[in-house]
Amino acid sequence: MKSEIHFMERAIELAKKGIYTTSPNPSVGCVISEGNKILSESFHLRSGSDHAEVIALKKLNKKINSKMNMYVTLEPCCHFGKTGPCTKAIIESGIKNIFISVLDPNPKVKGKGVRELRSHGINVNIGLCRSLSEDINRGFFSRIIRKIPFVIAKQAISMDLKITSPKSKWISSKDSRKDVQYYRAKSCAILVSSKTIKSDNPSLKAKLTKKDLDSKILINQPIRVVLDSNLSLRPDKYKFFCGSDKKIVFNSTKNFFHKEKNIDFVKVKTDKSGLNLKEILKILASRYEINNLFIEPGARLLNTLLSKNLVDELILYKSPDIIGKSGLQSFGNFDQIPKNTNIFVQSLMKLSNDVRIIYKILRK
Ligand code: AOF
Ligand code: ZN
Repeated sequence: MKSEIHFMERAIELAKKGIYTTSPNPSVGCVISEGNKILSESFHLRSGSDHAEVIALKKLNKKINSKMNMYVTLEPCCHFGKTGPCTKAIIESGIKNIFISVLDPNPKVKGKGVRELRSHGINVNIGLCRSLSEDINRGFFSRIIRKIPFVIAKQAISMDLKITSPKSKWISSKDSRKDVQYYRAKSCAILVSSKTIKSDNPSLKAKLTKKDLDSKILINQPIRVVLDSNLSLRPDKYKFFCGSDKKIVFNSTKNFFHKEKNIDFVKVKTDKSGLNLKEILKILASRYEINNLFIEPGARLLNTLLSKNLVDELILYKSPDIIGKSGLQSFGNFDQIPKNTNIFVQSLMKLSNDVRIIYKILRK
């Protein structure tokens, strides 16, 4: 007999299929089983479209009986948002047993979904594979609970800790650069400093094809964000400002909406190290519903972020090259990093001749 964990793990696999498209909504998977068999399965694809549970019920082509179980990775919603409440659909379907991996922190749901199901005589089990389900939606949880996005910072760095080279535009290998595209695609926004825009003129798009994603689904392009304190960037000059996607320019001077280019200029306070980064994170979460923020910082911005303890994960792509004096140095000022910052190595991976190191940084 297949265990309950088996079905929840399948629901988690399904939820993962939504990670490039569901934001600002969480990614949710659902399975309906009877005995050893999966009768229906689904995942949430996009904000505004049916939730996972509703799709699984619509796809089920057998009459519901008391031996059937529903497995869902997030507590079913019980409110009217862009779609109707899943609890209503579940109750009306007649399903009697439901396994929920983790409660929805959304204040409109937050345990109310479970109470409603139980008040209609449904057996509810909570907590199966909880940490896996939390992990898929760590950005959504961060935005709702901490009111700031989950922050990943990445840097490509040489053996001698240089982030630029006089010989090449790139520090890291082609495979490492491809890997970065998946992080970009999973993020709701990508943030850089104006210095990066001036020196590299990046497009900051997620360059992935349908083949790369093994899917026909069009991914969401992340919002592009730049820190440009004194409004030094001319919008007609850089790729960053091209196209109709939303762009945000945080600055210390003005609030303004540039309609033709879809650019929000947002004024924030400054502190000793420049624009107030904590305030920027709060605005990105509250006004723009950014769950996952990907930062591609230079040396200075990374130092500031680390010294203010604003990074959840640091990803370094380390090449074995020795660049020497002419390259720009990263990690200039380690003594600014708070002494009680806890850093763990989460994973190591070889990509061509580079090593990708993911550090988990625990905030105080
Ligand atoms: C579920 N199943 O598959 C998802 C849920 O605007 P709406 O109607 O799409 O509602 C969005 C909220 O619903 C979202 O903030 C989160 O609390 C919950 N997401 N719930 O039962 C799902 N994606
Ligand atoms: Zn729902």
